[in-house]
Order: sequence, then structure tokens, then C-alpha cells
Amino acid sequence: MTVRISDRGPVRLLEMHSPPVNALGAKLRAPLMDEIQAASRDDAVGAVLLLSGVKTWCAGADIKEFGLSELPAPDASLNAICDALDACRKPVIAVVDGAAYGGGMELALACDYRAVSGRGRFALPEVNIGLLPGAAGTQRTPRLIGVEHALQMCLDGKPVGASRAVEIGLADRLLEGEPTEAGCAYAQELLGAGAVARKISSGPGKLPRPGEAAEVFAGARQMIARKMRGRHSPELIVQCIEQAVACRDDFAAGLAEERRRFVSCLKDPQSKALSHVFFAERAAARGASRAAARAVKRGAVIGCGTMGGGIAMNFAIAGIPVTVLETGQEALERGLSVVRRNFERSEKSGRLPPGGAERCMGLIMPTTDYGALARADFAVEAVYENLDLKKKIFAALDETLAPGAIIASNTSYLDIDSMAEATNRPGQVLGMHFFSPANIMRLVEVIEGRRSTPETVACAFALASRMKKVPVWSANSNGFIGNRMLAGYMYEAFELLFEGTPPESVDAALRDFGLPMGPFQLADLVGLDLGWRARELAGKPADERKPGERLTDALCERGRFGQKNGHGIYNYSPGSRIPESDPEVAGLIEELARELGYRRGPPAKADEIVKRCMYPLVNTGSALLEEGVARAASDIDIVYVYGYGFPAWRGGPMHYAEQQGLDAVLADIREFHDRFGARWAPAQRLVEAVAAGRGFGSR
Ligand code: 3H9
Repeated sequence: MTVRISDRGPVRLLEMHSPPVNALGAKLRAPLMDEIQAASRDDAVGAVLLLSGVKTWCAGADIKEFGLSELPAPDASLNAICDALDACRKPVIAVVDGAAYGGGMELALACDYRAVSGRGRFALPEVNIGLLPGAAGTQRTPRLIGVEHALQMCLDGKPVGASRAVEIGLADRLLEGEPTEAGCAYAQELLGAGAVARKISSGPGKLPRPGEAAEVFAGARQMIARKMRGRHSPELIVQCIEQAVACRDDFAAGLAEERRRFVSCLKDPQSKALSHVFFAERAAARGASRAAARAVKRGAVIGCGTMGGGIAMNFAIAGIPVTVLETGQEALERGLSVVRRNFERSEKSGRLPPGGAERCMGLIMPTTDYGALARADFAVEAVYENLDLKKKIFAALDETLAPGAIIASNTSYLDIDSMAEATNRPGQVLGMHFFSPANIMRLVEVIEGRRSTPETVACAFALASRMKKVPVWSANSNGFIGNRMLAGYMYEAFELLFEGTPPESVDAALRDFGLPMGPFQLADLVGLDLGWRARELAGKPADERKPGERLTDALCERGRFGQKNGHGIYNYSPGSRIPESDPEVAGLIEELARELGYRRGPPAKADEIVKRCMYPLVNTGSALLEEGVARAASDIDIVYVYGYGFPAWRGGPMHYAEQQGLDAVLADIREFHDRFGARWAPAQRLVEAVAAGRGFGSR
């Protein structure tokens, strides 16, 4: 029974019970529809309460249903339920306890009253999966709370908590105590006061007159251009709300406009890609181990540089006390002052609640003494990339920590097994590769070493989830998933330069593809000097350096380190991050290209640039699957979306390749193989997928 019915005097209780999240699939919609109509007809019923019997009030439409056919039929049934609520002659009260998201919030809006428990929250997150609220959300929301709040909810998709919902008029009552009892008491109170049915659809509510909100719409469009470049559904959302205003007294006309745009979103590959990311994220987080995860009580972080500081912040944000170790007092203080500044910035921007910065700082204990780490049950080493140094730290941690405590390395490519061998607890060693800035970026690669136990891996996954990160499993292999793929991408970008395409054209093509920045802007941002110093330190001979490394080394020798000193592959005016071309760099590229024997030609077209830079990701991704370094193509997509800014609306590199058609991708890779040689040899896994006429497969 997905809808449970009971009566409390004249109050009919309809409890949705479709675990885990009351998604509005066919099996919940049909009985819900029947019971609403039955309650409307039943003379003994004075009011109806709509409740949830599971933790989530209602997660909205069942996203899995959208993918069932090539051209999904309009999901009329959810709209039909909302129509039935509109037609119901008894007041219907939504008792929102938990998340009322998407179609779930739209269901609540079609009710006459909304009561919310302290756990209740509302959101219209359809935009996150490339859709728009398609069950009158764009029509009822601005009528109830005005255009500005409605635009915000539809465009940012973020939840509005219980008190705020009451404050802006989204909910009528904040319930105290047990929600069902409190909801019944509220219904009785309404009946006692002679309250009647009250339909948002029956009038313009808070809708402005046409023209009055022009500035608000213009502001929304500016925000979209700034923050949601390349996405289709945000503009359609704005149009739907504009239509609500234009059709002011004609709810049905506005609804028809919403319907038309909703269906076009459903057919758009962007919604398929974003839904893929939604499910891939959850599949990745389920991880590779079903072992029981021990809850971490106290953390330790070794190193308080950019990464160490960010990782310590993650512990504190998750409410876990953490001790941070540095070699000297000065470095410690410098690192902590950055941490404090970042916390304060987070509080200012609303990412932390008021007082959150101070509370988080209170959870971070600085030290220069290994002995102070003795009580930690999970330590993360985050010093610079030097295997010998890391091994020494692992040995010192092994001496200090209690048996069973876990030691993780934040290395981005070094061998986890070598670090494990430096300890007497190889089972409790693994990699946890955070991405910079570690307090913001959501990806964490969890690297299982040869001897890491299932419990150790499970514990790292649970810790990452507690930190609100997206953990992805990877085997221990140089560069793991993300950086191994990045290497091919960067290599190809530099090849394009030497062949005659200017850096600004390469960057522009990849920005137009949807990346936040091109490879050379990225290199300047990270700092060209990091790699240069590492190569110098290791004494890597010039003829063993890649062509791109030769170029960045030559730039560094001329004092061009990147954005940090205003000169890198580009120039930067003081205080600006806008790249400007420099003829000196163009000359240097040409000179080096001649020296290395490149045949220079006309600049590559955008389409070729994209293929040359994206297909190494696909080919390496296929090889990673073949080698078992990654367990699923969808995991690779998550790594690239959450760690490298790959546009989520393209679904990640592997999904993108599938959408292009793997046979077409393979044909291009073969052509590049003929033109450029061995580095483009097609991965066996890709060849097999094409031969079998299938995709990369799911978990
Ligand atoms: C929509 O409503 C369109 C309408 O406007 C118009 C229609 C005409 N469908 O996240 P969790 C699964 S579009 C199907 O781990 P939590 C999820 O995959 C929809 N499945 O739980 C997972 O499965 P598994 C707009 C769904 O407690 C399991 O449920 N709504 C859906 O951390 C548990 O999920 C949204 O975009 C769904 N709608 O968080 C809301 N939702 O166990 C999307 C979840 O196999 N959902 N699943 O991995 C969420 O934001 C969170 O799931 C929620 C619960 C906050 C609700």
C-alpha cells in the first residue's frame, strides 16, 4: 500500500509510503489520485491531511521514469493529481516533514494549506537535472511567494528550511511536536475556524502586473549568463515565470506554456546528461566496499599548506575535532590564518551559518609535536609530493597512532603501497585524494592499496560522505583516475600550440565547450613553477621532458610563473585574472616548435581542438576501465565533473562520448592514431564496446 488511509474524526489522513523517498512514480500516483478524489466525495470528511510515512516527504517525479522511452510522454498524471487537489472540495493540508522537492513541492503547492515541521524543507531542484518545475511549479510559486523568490528557488534549486518557508509565505504554519499529531490539531483548528478550500490557481496572488518585474527578470538573466553558461533550462524557467505574469488571470494559459517548455527540456540531451550525473554520483558514493564503516571521532592532518588547511577545514565542517601538524610554528600560524580567512569568507557567503567560522576554528588544534596526534583515529598526510618524505611521515604516524587508526595520503599520483610498506599497518593505509580548494571541491578519490582492508575503504567513504564530498573508488595506479586522464588532455593541448594554434584559440574552444577555463588558463592559475621546480629537483634531463614541459620550463626560466606573478603563458594586469596574449610567448612557442621538429600549420578549428583534447580523456578512461583502475564509466564521469569542472550538462567525458556515438569517437581516434602515432592507439575496451554495439555499461 503506497498510500495509507486513516481517519481522525472528520480529518482524513493520506500517508504516502513509497520508500526510500516517495518519488512520484506510477505506483504512488495512481492510489494518491484515487484517494484524493474519494476524500473529496466523502461527506464524512471535513479536511484532508497529506503526510509522508518515510524520511523524505516527497522527492518529486520519479526521475528514472523520464528515461523509459526515447520520447517521454508528458507526465500528465502528476498534473492530474494537482488538478484533483484543485478540484477537491475539502481543504487539503500538506504536512511537510522532510524534503518536499520538485514535484513534491508542487504537490504541496496544489494543497490548500502547508504546515511544516522543523525537519521540513522545500526546493525546486529540477534545474539541477536540466528540467524546469513541470507540475505548475513555475505558475503557483510566484503566485504564492512573488516572482523574486520564485525565480531564486527555480534557478538555484536550493532548499528553503522550515522557518524561512513560513517567513516568505511558502508555508502557513511551523509545527511543534510530533508532525502527524500537530498536523491533526492544525486541521481541527482550521475546521473550527470555518476555513475552506483555498486554491493558489484561482487568482494572481503575488504576481506583479506585466512590466512591473522587468528588472527582476533582467537580473535573473544576468545571473544565468554569469553562472549557468551553456545550460538551456534556466532561460526556459525565466520564460515560464514571465508567462505566469503575462497570463496573470489565466492560470491554464500559463500552465500550457510551462508544459510546452517542460517537454522540450525532457527531450534535451542536457537533462539526460544531468540525470546521469545525479545517479552516477549516488552509485559512486555507494563505493566498492560493503564492510561496516567505523565512525571517525578525531582527525589529524599532516601539513597545513593549501591542501592540508583545506582538508582540516573539511574535518571541522563535519564537526570532527582535528589536530593539524606542521614542522614549525611559523608555517603553522600562516596556514591557520588562511584557514580562518576561508572560514570567515564561507560564513559571509552563507555557506556556514552565523558563528560557524568560530565554531569550526574551535575544532582545529594546531601542533608541531607528533605526540599530540596520539588520539586521532584517522590521519591524512598532505605534504608536498615527495615519496621519501611521505614514507617518513607514515612511519612516524605508525609509531604515534593507536593500533587500528587509519593513515591516508592526499597524494595526487604517488604509490600508496610504498607508503603502506613504511608502516606496520598496511591494512589501515589508503589514499584520499582531495581536490583544490579542498574545502570547496566535492570530489575525493579513495585509493585502495594492495593491502587496504575493506573496513579501511568503507571508513574513508563514510568520512568523505560525512564531509559532504563525493567519494569515488580508484585502484592504486600512477595519477589514479583524474590526473592520469588530465595528462593526455594537457599533452594534446600543448601539441596544438606547437603545431600552430595559439593558446587563446585552444582555451576559447574548450571554454565554449563548457569548461570553466581552458588548459593554459588552468596552467597559469595552478602555477607553471610547481612542475618546473619538481623536475629541477629530480634532475630530470631535458630530453626526457615532454614538449609541453620544455615550454613551461623555458617560461619559468624567464621568470614567467603564471597568474601569481602576472606573467605565464599569458600576461595579467595587476589585480586582474583576464589573460592577455604576449608576443614573447608566441615567439618562444614557434622557436621551440622548430627546435623540436614540429611541422607548423594553420590554427586548428574549434571542432578539432575539442576532439583532440576530449578524446584522450575518453581513450584513457577506457584504458582505466580495462585495467580495473576505475570500476565504472560513470565513476570516471563523476571524477571529471566534480574534480575538473567538466560541464555536468554534458554528463562527463564517458557519457559525452556515448552521446556522440562511440563508433564515431573511435573513428576519430583511429584517424588521430594515423596522423600522430602511438599515443592515440585506441584502448581495447573502447574497440570492444564499439564492436559489441554497446556503451561502456554501468555498475
Ligand atoms: C520533478 O519533480 C519534475 C516535476 O517538476 C514535474 C513532473 C511532471 N526519482 O539522495 P538519496 C533515489 S523532477 C527517482 O541518497 P537522501 C536515489 O537515486 C525531480 N529516484 O537520499 C537513491 O537511490 P539509490 C525533482 C530518486 O535522503 C535513493 O532515492 N526532484 C529520486 O540523501 C535515496 O536518495 C529532485 O531532483 C527521484 N526523484 O536525499 C530531488 N530522488 O539508493 C532529487 C532520490 O538506488 N532527490 N532518488 O542510490 C534528492 O535531492 C534527494 O534524493 C533527497 C533525499 C534530498 C530527496
